[in-house]
Amino acid sequence: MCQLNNYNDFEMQERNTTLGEFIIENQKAFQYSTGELSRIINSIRLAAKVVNYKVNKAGLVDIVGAAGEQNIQGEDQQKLDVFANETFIQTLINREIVCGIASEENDDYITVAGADNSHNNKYVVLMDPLDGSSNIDVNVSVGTIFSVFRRITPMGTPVQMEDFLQPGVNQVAAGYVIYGTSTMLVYTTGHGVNGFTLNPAIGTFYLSHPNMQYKEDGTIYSINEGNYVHFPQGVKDYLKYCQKEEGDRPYTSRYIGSLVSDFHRNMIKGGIYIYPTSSKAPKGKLRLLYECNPMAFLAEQAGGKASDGFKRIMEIQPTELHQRVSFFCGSKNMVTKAEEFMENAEK
Ligand code: P6P
Repeated sequence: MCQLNNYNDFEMQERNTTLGEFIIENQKAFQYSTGELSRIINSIRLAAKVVNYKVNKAGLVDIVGAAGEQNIQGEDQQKLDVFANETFIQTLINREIVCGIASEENDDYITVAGADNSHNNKYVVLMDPLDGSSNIDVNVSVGTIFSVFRRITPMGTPVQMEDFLQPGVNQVAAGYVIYGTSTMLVYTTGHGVNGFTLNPAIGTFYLSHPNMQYKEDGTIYSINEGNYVHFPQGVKDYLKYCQKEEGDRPYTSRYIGSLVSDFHRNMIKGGIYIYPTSSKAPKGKLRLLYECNPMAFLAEQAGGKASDGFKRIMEIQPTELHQRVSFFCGSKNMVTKAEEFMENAEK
């Protein structure tokens, strides 16, 4: 007879590892395990809970809608964008763990001297504090994306632009928070990808998705087909391949318009997300440093793949803080197939 474990949800969660326990248990596996990297993750955990509270109240209090200003991208700043940006920045500064912060919402990076003005903290954090924020007032999931590097300029000196302009292969941690039907923190420190779900009743993240892995193949493609006429020929050819009646095709098109949500679903179900260059966006739309690099790190750690259609995202040498790049990311075989179409169209 099967043993019926009639635990309730809370009791079940009690048996799952909390994020705090996971960090302590894996401390030794963190690169340069001095505990500072753990403190960055803990800082993001706190800020995520604060932003989650506001995001989930957005419909009830006057925090939905544009803040009346524009960010460097020329996008209307939503009030929640501003709140999320300030929350993550302040939490990181208060924890005395970073020497610099770059954000989609800030034109330039922020130098963090530390309480003793020593510039002795060794990490920089780059982030998109609330990606997909145009979805906020229509109640669609949004997310925070973050990327962590060890500084490369001398300790004890103010952080420099080259500390931020590092190729993605140098990341020591990356992840996202998805504020959806449930709020999750998903991150990697280079030892696989793990997902933690927030129990809002007690404000604790529990390990709900250990060792997340992309399927090598999938049947979902995520792209804004409204831009079809502007796409490169290789993308058009790949889309026609996806839509052809053959084998496991036609695939299913699923596009939320929120990178974190589309990425999260594709990592669980198998799929590919594409935001290519186009005649409307000659360099692409997504930003290399705080959207594509962290998602590429996660994808590769989960057995997936991320490129600009031709070369590995994480090997691109950045030249500007807010530079844009074409982005193909997801199940390894799907990204490889899309790259074949891109390559053939170039011949
Ligand atoms: P479009 C949100 O602004 C974002 O950066 C991603 O989260 C999302 O996938 C994409 O842009 C949506 O862009 O042009 O399809 O509306």
